[in-house]
Amino acid sequence: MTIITTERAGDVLVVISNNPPVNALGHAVRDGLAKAIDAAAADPAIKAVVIRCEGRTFFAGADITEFGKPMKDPQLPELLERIEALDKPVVAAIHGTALGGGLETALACHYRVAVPSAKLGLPEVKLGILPGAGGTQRLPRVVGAEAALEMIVGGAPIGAKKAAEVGLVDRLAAEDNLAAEAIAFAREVADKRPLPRTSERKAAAEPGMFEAFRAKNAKKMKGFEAPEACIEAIQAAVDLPFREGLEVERRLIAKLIVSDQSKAQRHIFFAERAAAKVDGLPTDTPLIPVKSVGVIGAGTMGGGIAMNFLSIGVPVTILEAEQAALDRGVGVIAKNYANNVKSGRMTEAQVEKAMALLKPTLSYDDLAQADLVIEAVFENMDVKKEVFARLDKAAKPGAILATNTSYLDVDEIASVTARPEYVLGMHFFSPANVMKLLEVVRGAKTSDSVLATAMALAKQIRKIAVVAGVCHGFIGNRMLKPRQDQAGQLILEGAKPSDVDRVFLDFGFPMGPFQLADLAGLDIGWHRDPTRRETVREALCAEGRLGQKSGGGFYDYDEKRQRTPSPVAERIIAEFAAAKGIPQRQISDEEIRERCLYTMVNEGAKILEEGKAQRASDIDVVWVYGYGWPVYRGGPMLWADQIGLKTVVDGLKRQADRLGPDFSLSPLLVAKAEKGETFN
Ligand code: T1G
Repeated sequence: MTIITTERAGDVLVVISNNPPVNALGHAVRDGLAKAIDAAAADPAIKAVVIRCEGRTFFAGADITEFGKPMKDPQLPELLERIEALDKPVVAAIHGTALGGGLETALACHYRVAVPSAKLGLPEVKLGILPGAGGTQRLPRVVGAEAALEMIVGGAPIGAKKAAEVGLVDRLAAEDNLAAEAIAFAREVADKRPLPRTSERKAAAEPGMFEAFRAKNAKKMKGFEAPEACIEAIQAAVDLPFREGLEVERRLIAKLIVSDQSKAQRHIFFAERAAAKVDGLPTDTPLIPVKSVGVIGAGTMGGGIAMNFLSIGVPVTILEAEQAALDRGVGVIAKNYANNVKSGRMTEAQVEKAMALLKPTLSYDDLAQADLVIEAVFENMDVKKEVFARLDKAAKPGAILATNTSYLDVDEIASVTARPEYVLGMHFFSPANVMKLLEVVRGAKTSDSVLATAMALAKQIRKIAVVAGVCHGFIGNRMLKPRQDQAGQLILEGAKPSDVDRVFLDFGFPMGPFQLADLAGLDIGWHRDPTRRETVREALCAEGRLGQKSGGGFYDYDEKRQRTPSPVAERIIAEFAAAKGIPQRQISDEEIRERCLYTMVNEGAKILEEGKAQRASDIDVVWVYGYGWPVYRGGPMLWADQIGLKTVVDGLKRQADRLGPDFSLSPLLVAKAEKGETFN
């Protein structure tokens, strides 16, 4: 199939790219564009050029699959200079998402025409790089350095209407008439001179703007390499002539593109998409239509789960056992929606529409028409089995019955129903209306259609779904356990909670395990008997130290919930350790990292050995999107690949006598380490 074709529209040459799925600017596209531009230059009958794309979108960027391989000429920066240098107007006709190299191509054109639904952005920072085809130099010259900083360092696209307001788009075209209107526009400007070349403009900037931007975004940029490089490149666009600025850009991207961070972030980009694919599931597996959903349990999880469906226009019947709990749950949903309006994420009208689709009830009978019912009740097997036994009788034949359990055996839950093939796990992460990750737990008898339907639904509610097998804690929580066990053991041996948390914060996690425990509350699952002190948490709870909510837990908190290490908590922990006869010692950060993070990798290897995850990259997706693993370290399995599996095995062997009697090395991890292999 010819990827780049040309058509004549009178004295306008129309250059068309047809490179599904997203018209990525791979070599064939670049080569075809270069030939078309040369043809336009050589033909005196051509007065103007339009570049447009077939399919879902204008160029969505360089072809990321080419990264890491020798780039064939013409390379994008050179091609774009040839487009800009043409002595005839070149008009970019934009629809879909003009991203990365796509927007850079549009910026090298003399004019840009777009449909209102189009989006324009430079998201390279999300791949750990920066716009490397002149974007850091041209965009500031069009929209000013301040707007360019937001777009390039933030990486979020803007809509075509906003782009027209800031001068990035010259003309908005009708949604269904882009090609014709772009050609008409090209004719309008065919004889207009001088040609507007973005590289010849000046990038406007306010004094002190870069420092202010760094200060405002310090927290978000912490640990990442690419954002700072983006700022440096945009500063060059303000301070230097275009050509010198291009050199700065080239130097910066050359360094970033070979960095571990960029490899990690590109890994997650593809891993997220791979996770949506279920090995062995025929692509034509019939989906079960889901026109209405039931949710059992109107607590934090149930309410958040309901919001996901209400927000995409799917009616939800939410069931509770008592009116007070039901009213409270509906109130929390309304409050969360009100917050969305306050933050501008939703409009009043959207919220009204969503709430109108919510039907609170106390009766299972009202679930009889739901195509999918998701249970989100107390995390106890007996309670869940009772709910599923009732639900199986109340739900219509063919309805999917999903449990939101975080740990429990989905097959055991399915066993109390007459329809195990319609039962699976849909493990949402709190807050369920915000967190992107969804673990889809496939039961032994879950049918292909039910699994495929859950995966398709995940995409509709904008979740990143990962298929997990039935085991205690599935993928994420199963790996969380060794980490929490080691963290809990380390503070009994002499490490302070703040020492352990610091290692996690330095690694790039948003929080350490003890900060997290204080935030969630130490009294979750506490038996409330202060005389029973079998764990450190029980000892802290017994002294009224329930975490942030009580002003103290592992840390002390001021009225602004700012934490400080707590001598009281440290005394309670020391007394607890002394009572158990555990000797105290100095513990290094390296030991904390090895015991907490290497044991997670080891558990991930066991999950793969047992077939409870489809692929190592799925485990990485779970941890990046569900638990705050820093995306620039690519997830636990990629991180292990990058530091070397032998390093992980040697570290675990070094710590062996401290990892407890239940610890065992994963044979898969050991075998791969010995062969010098990687997980990804
Ligand atoms: N290169 C190669 N493949 C890509 C791709 C790209 N840029 N973008 C998407 N794909 C594949 C993707 O892997 C999937 O493949 C399919 O297309 C559909 O994607 C020089 C250096 C455009 C918003 O960062 O954000 O330009 O799984 O499932 O949800 O300065 O794809 O079907 O086999 O995501 O509708 C900058 C990345 C590159 C944009 C569409 N550009 N892409 O979302 O579909 S670096 C980006 C996206 C660059 C220059 C620099 C999204 C999308 P498969 P999808 P979608």
